[in-house]
Amino acid sequence: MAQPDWQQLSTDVISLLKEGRRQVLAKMHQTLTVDEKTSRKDLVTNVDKGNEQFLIGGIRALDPDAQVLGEEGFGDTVTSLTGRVWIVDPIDGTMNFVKQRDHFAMMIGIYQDGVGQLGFIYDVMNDVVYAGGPAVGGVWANDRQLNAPANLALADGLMGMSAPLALHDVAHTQAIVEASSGMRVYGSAGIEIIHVLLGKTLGYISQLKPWDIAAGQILLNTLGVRVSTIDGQPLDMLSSNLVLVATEQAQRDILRIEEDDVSL
Ligand code: 2AM
Ligand code: CA
Ligand code: CA
Ligand code: CA
Repeated sequence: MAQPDWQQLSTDVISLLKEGRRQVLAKMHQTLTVDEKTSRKDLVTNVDKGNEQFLIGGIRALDPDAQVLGEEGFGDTVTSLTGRVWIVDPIDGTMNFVKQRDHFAMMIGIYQDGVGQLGFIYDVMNDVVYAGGPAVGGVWANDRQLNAPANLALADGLMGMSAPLALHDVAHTQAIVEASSGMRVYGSAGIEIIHVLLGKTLGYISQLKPWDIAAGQILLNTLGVRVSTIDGQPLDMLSSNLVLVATEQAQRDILRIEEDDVSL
């Protein structure tokens, strides 16, 4: 597939995600197999693994020559962003999935030669797919096209945050929270990004792997929200980044807080 029919591809990916959701819901109330990855706070379940295998199988059928990067390792070993690269997070917010059976997402981002083209974040329990990107010229929440969120200053809105960063005051997160209207912690990068897309929070800061931010970066940029490292640089989509998501104004306010500290 040299140049895909992006609109058709988007429709096909949404169908794939909906079938993935049916399987996840069917398995969700059976006994989960839960394993620790790097620590007791970093979990993976049989549902994460099964859904990644299912989604990657569907992606292979849709786009046989593409590379696929999956969090749980069922894709390819991706070392370059040349060509088309699909980045998959089968369950984002595994801790929420295990403890709450709620507030988790499935995410897929499609990059072409390093440029984000289509992103998908599926809020599974609310059954809302956030889909879009440059390839289709907008972002939709199911059938409703989203407007760009208001370009709020940091002082005028809520800031999403990963708990460990704020608890340990990494990269001045406590000063950033103090300067905002308040902090919110949802425990899933995908759910955090949905709040930013809807203008319910004005940003989000977290240490993230490519699959945590691949889809979100595409959707956010399409609505004019900035995605960078905490010091304002572009993300490296092949490694972990300390990610700053923010409205244009809030990004400027946050970068000023970072720069004002000479100890950085
Ligand atoms: P995951 O559930 O797909 O692993 C939790 O704060 C958010 O950060 C989730 O989106 C989670 O994605 C992500 N995350 C990234 N690295 C993590 C880690 N080492 N442990 C727990 N969550 C992590
Ligand atoms: Ca994980
Ligand atoms: Ca994730
Ligand atoms: Ca995951």
